Amino acid sequence: MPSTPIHPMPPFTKQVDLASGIIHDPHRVQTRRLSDLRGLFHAADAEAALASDDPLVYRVYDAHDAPNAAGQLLFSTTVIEPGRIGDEYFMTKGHYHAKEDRAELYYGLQGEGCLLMQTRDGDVNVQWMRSGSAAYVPPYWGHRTVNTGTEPFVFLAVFPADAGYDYGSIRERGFASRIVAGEDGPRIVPNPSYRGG
Ligand code: S6P
Ligand code: ZN
Repeated sequence: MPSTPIHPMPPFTKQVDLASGIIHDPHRVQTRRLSDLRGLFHAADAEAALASDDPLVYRVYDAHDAPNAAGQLLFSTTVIEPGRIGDEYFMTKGHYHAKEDRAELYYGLQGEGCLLMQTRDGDVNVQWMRSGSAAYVPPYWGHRTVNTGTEPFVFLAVFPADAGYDYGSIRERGFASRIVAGEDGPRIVPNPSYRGG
């Protein structure tokens, strides 16, 4: 009879507040203000916004810490505030996974927004999300979320513990598309400062 490997991660349960996205007794809470997101939004618009205040853009509640091992899962909630810098909606930094073949599942809890994804070959995909939307990030797709609504956009993310983060590629090259406010709602437009790859 196979034995169960001894592992430091026992079974557990966390309470997730569906309305606020707050995870009780989290391992970590990360706060991203506009000043933490230099280079993300169009520079002139961001400088103008920073001159008046330093708004909260999003928070990430990491439920637990897990061994950085294949087979383990992590989960977190993200709460993106409603708002814009110029015509660009508040959004996350975005990343590829450091282990690029690791997938992820997003589940919408509150508000509305989208999951903007791209491959290094230049394919772009936008999945619109609201409460109840389960959106899949396949392996190799860089991903960013955008709050296109007027309330906080809240979602749960579940991902392999060894996925890791590659923020550098996005910081250096950007996303091929931007999600901006148009007269009739959000629009997907090319990013003129995208540097490919
Ligand atoms: C982790 C997952 C999310 C994001 C979070 C913030 O793989 O995709 O938990 O970390 O939405 O986004 P970012 O791009 O700042 O990590
Ligand atoms: Zn991810």
